Amino acid sequence: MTNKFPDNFWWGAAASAPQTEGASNVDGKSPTTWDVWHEREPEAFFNQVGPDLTSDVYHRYRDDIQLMKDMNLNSYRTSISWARLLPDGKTLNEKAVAYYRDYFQTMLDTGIEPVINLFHFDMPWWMMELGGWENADIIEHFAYYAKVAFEQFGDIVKNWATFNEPMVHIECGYLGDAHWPRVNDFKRAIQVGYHTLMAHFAAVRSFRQSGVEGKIGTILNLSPVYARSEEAADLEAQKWADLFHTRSLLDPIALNQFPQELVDILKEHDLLPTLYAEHDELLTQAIDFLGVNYYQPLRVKAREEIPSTLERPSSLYAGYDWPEKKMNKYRGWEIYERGIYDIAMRIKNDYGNVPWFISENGMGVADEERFIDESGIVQDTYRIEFIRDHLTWLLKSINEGSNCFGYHLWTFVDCWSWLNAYRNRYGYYRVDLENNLERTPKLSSFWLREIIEKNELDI
Ligand code: BGP
Repeated sequence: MTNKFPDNFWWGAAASAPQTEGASNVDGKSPTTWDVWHEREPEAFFNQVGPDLTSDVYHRYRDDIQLMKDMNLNSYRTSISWARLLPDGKTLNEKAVAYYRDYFQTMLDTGIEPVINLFHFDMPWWMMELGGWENADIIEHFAYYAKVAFEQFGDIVKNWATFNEPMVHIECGYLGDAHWPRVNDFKRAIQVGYHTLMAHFAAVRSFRQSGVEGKIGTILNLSPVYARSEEAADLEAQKWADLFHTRSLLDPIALNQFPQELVDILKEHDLLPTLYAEHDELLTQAIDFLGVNYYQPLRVKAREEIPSTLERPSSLYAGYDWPEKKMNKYRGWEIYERGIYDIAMRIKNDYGNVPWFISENGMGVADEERFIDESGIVQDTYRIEFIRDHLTWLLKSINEGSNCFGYHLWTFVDCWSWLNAYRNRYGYYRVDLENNLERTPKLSSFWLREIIEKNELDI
């Protein structure tokens, strides 16, 4: 067992355009669903803070990149805003091109590899008005947007992702109410998931056709599923939870096939989506790498009774409250460090050991000003412990042959977080909302700087 990470390991952080840029109504950008939702229902957002008040990266990226350098980061993931680049879906916004080119080039000039994602929950409002992910036309619109991005930035960006956590806009928007359009309908959610997958494949095809050199993948939130016991009914519950939450997207994306058992059960309940004309051809498009966002496991047990209609994945399993769980009480998420190892082994054993990296992992904590010391530094020892414990398991998996090539924390500078706005802070740097959005390093940033310098964990 070595404590060293592989050579050229990506040390970095992750963010997204809608959560960091601000400038939501500046230089020709058109509104996203988040902008419109916030305008209509500000009370739905913590402290009524919407996506117009973020860490203002649109104007401060140069300074932030210098802070990344100070921390020894060698890579950084963020996204392009579709609504900024193509405000009406067709017309190129030259100001957006100039901004993103300078942003990405500055990273490169500073020794930081830009990893650029195309969609991070931020549906342009014009597309939402056309039905959003429910309208099959989005596949073509998205592929066009991807093509334009590759043409405009493909000479400087060498690592691309199509989506961040596609399961989240599907589940939160169509089986829940944390994302617009807050629909609760399993059949519609499945159609949305299917269109999202096809849009991913169409973007990958567009990348291959563009002739741009580089790699393309996607970023999934993966929660290893653990059963309450080894009893058959609990294991059955685990199987279904895993099929719906993990394999439904991971199998087509990483293996180019849909799990047969999932297809069968959807057919049995008349829930199969309407297939896109180019289904067969698109399904052959392969990724170069996978990004994995890991925050928490999913624990399940058998339901007392299985309902006759399948209304949502959890019709086939029940959540299990593991008495020994350790919680991040601010976010309400279980902390289970070993999960990162179990994911790594699964990718190794079931998904051809495809190259992958941790594209998000992190700990959101409320009221972090409590931990500011006399020198003005947040003493986030809990975050250091969190990262160290996850890295320890990640290292073990690498020692056992996992093809993991990086670790990105969510996030770099505290950022705006959807309905939670600025309640929980995740960054290596604090942003002071009361003082001109000033950035201050937290203790964890100094700690990680040393780890990166040695490329080694001192355990
Ligand atoms: C991930 C998202 C991020 C980020 C993070 C933290 O699911 O990709 O956008 O927000 O979670 O979660 P939250 O902001 O909900 O606390």
